[in-house]
Parts: sequence; structure tokens; C-alpha cells
Amino acid sequence: METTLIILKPDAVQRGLIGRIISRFEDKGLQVVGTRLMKISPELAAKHYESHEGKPFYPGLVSFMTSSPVVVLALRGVGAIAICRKMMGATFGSNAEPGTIRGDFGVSNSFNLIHGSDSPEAAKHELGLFFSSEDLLDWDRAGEGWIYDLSGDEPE
Ligand code: IDP
Ligand code: MG
Repeated sequence: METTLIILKPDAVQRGLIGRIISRFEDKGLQVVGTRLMKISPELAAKHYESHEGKPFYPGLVSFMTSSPVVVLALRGVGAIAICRKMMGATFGSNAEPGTIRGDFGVSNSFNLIHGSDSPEAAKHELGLFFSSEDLLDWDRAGEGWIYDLSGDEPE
């Protein structure tokens, strides 16, 4: 099982899309193991986006991410990182495919609704930035045996 870090960005929260976006992940079968409504500080935004420092869009990105509350989620599932990235769609709302979150809910390239970790290393790092270990809950889902085939050694 993988756990990934998702952020519903300020535009998603302001536009009242929290429930609809989380529903997509729940409908898919991903499990919410952590959640937080918060305002990101400039220091935290800088840490989270440190790989983009120096790029032309970086100052605007940090000011956008700190402008209004976000909802941070830890989502768990087999292959959760790649599944969530696929569900998010391409970075720019203007060319994200219909059927994806960015493709269905937005048109903007910078206000693109959602962040998702892009690798296991990034997920570990980003989960550590936003959650302490006691904020992530291991809990048994009643319907797990109908979401995954649990008859083998690994959920499939
Ligand atoms: P990702 O969010 O799909 O992983 P990244 O390339 O990692 O995309 O960029 C991080 C964030 O920076 C994007 O989600 C978007 O909000 C913003 N961003 C990236 N490129 C641009 C740009 O060219 N103009 C404006 N904002 C950008
Ligand atoms: Mg990225």
C-alpha cells in the first residue's frame, strides 16, 4: 500500500469543490488516512515547492498557495501515487483531459485546483511536511474485501 499527499488548493476550497473532489477519490477506492484544513505559511509553501524555486511562476505559486485555506489529504491504496496523478490530469487546466479533476473543474494554468505527490520519495517528504505520524490513522475499512481481492498474499 502507498500513501500519497494531496492538497486541494485555495481555488478548490473557495469554489466549494472540496466534497466533489474528495468523492472522486473515495469512489475510486482510495482510503482517506489523514485530513487537515489549514492555511499554508510562506515558509511551508517554500519547503513544499523548493524544487521550483527560481522558476518564473514560483513567486505567484507561493502567493497563491498561501492566499486562502487548503485541504490536505493523505490517501492510501495500491499504487495510490500514480492513480491520483492520473485522476488529477495534466498540470494546466487548459489542456487537462476531460474526466480528470483539472480537466473537468478548471481552465486556468496556475489555479489548477490540486496538488499530488509525483513519486514515493516526494510522497514521504511531503507527508512529513504536512502531517505528524499521529495524524495518519491506520483504520480498517468495512468494505475492503470488495475494493481489493484479498485472497492472495497482497491486495490485488
Ligand atoms: P504538478 O502540480 O502537475 O506536479 P508542477 O510542474 O510540479 O506541476 O508545478 C507545480 C505547480 O506550479 C503547478 O501545479 C501549478 O500550480 C504551478 N505552475 C507550474 N507551471 C506553471 C506555469 O507555467 N505557470 C503558472 N503556474 C505554473
Ligand atoms: Mg509537481
